[in-house]
Amino acid sequence: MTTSAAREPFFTGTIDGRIRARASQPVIAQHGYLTPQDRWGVVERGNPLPYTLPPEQRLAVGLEPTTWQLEVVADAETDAEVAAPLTKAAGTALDFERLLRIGVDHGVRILKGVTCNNIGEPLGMGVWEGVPLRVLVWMARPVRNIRRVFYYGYHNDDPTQIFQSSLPLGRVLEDPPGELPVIVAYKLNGERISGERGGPVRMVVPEAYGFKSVKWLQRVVLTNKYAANDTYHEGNNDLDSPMKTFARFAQVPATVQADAPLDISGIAQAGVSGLARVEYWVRPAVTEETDADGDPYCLTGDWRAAEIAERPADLGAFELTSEVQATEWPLRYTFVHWQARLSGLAAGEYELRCRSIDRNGVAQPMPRPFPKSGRADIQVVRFKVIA
Ligand SMILES: Nc1nc2c(c(=O)[nH]1)N[C@H]1C(S)=C(S)[C@@H](COP(=O)(O)O)O[C@H]1N2
Ligand SMILES: [Mo]
Repeated sequence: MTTSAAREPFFTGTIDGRIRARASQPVIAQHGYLTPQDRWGVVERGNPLPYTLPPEQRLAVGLEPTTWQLEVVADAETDAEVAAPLTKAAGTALDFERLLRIGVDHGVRILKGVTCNNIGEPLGMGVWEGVPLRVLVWMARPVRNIRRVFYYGYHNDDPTQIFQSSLPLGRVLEDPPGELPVIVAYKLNGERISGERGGPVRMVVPEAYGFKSVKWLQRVVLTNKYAANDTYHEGNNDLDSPMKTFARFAQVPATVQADAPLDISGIAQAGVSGLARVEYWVRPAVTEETDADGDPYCLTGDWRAAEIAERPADLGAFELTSEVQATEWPLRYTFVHWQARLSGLAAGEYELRCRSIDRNGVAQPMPRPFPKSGRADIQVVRFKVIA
């Protein structure tokens, strides 16, 4: 088998450049670099789903920009103290207009992909615009006894439907160098955030799996409780796991002629440890489980480097706020496209795997192979070479 770089780029290098993909493969790979809002994969709770309520009811419950409000209060169940709570009762809650005005001075634009820790296939990627959550926390004038920030989305005022998440206060108030702020977002890809995507206002936690990014955000509670209250504590989910680095296939033809080149492509998620390389490994198909050969992580495979797509030329139009996001490549907490061209395969059935290597030199699914902290298993697909 020999390999060479594909001549035709599979990804046009612009933010809406399209590629072809098999329907069963990552949906986001069928779109360009950014996922149109209505094409995202969805993970949502609610009966009815809040954004499907009739317009007058959406207005009544604050799910339209004209009536949306955000409360920032102290947790009355603890001794947490804030001097200037933002409440609906006192008429001090934040409204959409005011949020946009704060955004004029404090707004940031962050590129971030969303992945559910329980689903291997990423859901979508976009440029999120919003105000750092800490700006709103400071407006409420926190005084003492606050260790965590709890936050809630609208769920029909039904306690059994509530979706909630939380962060340590320190994570909200300070970003380590190169990290991105937690934001209260009001735009996605330059547009208002749709109801389905969590609008009018959604929390976006850059380094976290999807469950930290609460949709239909309406309430922030500053608490002295020290433990997470996330809805996702159910289901054995690891609440403290930052996004992992992994690769997935997008397009692999099911059959190919022996004398024709085989173009494969996919996407990779750059997690907390970044993305250094994407690799693939092709071998004649075997019938037994891979685990059976005592190498569950395929460390002994004949891995070859794939080609990672370059930064889309027109991404600059979004004026990403972070210096790191404006210059580095690939960007952490986002997805990139990759491709490779295989040729010289004899007729037969093959299995093909892909994996990422992070910037610590660690191969997927390590260093954290446990699925409840984010799926990162090595994907395998089969194809046939016919004479
Ligand atoms: N209010 C609310 N926010 C939510 C959820 C939800 O059910 N309700 N699901 C979460 C989960 S588990 C994920 S993975 C992401 C999915 O985001 P998306 O539907 O925009 O792709 O939203 C998160 N935010
Ligand atoms: Mo999720």
